[in-house]
Amino acid sequence: MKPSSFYIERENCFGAHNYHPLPVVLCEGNGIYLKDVEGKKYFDFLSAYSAVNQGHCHPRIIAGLVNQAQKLTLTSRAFYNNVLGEFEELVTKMFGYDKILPMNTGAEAVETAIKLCRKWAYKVKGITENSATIVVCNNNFHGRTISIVSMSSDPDSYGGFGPFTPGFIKIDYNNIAQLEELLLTNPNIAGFLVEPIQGEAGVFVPDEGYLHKAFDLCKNHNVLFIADEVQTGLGRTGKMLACDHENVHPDILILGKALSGGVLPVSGVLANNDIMLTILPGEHGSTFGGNPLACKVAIEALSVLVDENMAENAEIRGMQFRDAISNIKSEFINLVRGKGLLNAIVVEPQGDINAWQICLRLKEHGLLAKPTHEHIIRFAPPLIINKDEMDSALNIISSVLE
Ligand code: IF1
Repeated sequence: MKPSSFYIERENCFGAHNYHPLPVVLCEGNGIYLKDVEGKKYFDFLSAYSAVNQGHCHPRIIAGLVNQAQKLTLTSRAFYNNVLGEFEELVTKMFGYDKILPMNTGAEAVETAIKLCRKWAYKVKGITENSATIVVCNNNFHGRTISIVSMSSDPDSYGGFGPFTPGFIKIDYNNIAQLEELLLTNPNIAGFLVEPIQGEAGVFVPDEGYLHKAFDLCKNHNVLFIADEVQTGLGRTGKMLACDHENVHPDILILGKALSGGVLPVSGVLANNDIMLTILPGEHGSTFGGNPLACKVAIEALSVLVDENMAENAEIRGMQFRDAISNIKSEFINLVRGKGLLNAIVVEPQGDINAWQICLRLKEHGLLAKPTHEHIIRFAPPLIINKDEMDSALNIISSVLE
């Protein structure tokens, strides 16, 4: 192994500069741990933004990957394959929908949900062609494609990428009155796309009941409730879906990230037939969407989530985390918030010590986390972390913050 600097300089030389990574070069992952090229071991408290809920290189998921990789990896959807249907049946029954449209990245699944919503608006709701409008929330994050950044309120996401896709209206997150006002006055609203907890915005947990009230409003106005659970789903918030905390069953459910346990890109959109069948053969697709390798990995990733009770563990470990953090005496901590193992600390910068500086110190002490903004640090370990491991990680966090 060469020193970290070698790998960092090589990436800077040959790779686009579209990220500003923490200066650590990882080469091994196992469960909740990562190892860098100097052999140093870290707690992973980002989980690749909640794609590695099951822990790094989960043996069952890797076994599924390796086994399938030696048989058949890709056919395209021009033909059937023997694994796609098994995945489709497992995931639709697990979440209670008629069908799934399989894609690869979260953004592709969000784009697919937008297309489904518009098709449904024209073919079922009867909105005038090319007039369908989808309501989104300020400070949303749904991905990086042109249509998705067209919905964004963050100049870092949309700046310099115009012209933008029309057909989106932004309202404040966690604001029922604004949603109701819009649904009462605008006949072209086709859907409401919302993150049950806003991750990138800094782990904003809406008021208790917000999701249910929004869902009821959508129902009353024949508008589709579309939940982006790419980051909050699959056990992360202490339930299988963040919507489960309020018994909300979205009309369209978007999954990604941990759907593959962080092994390869797998995403999907779930809906019932009245919505899903508005897209006819040849009207949407993807070369890799639903490939047998991805499906085998996703079958194992979903199975271990359930078999190892990871959502339940996230609930308990999340309470342990927030209790411990709220008892740390530190002028850096403004507040801690989150649900399950999706948490964030709002940092009170002291002098030139901000969230980034704190993450650098956490790294030196063996824990990897990343700021989502100048003053917010997200903490999201894999959902398999046990009590003692959480205690050890909390000792690092408290010693750095104190
Ligand atoms: C980056 C953020 C998190 C997502 C939700 C869809 C997607 C994401 C709720 C798109 C992706 C990733 C993207 C990645 C970093 C990370 C991220 F900081 F960008 F915003 F998690 F908060 N819906 N989020 O969180 O899924 O196409 O990436 O598979 O772009 O830097 P994707």
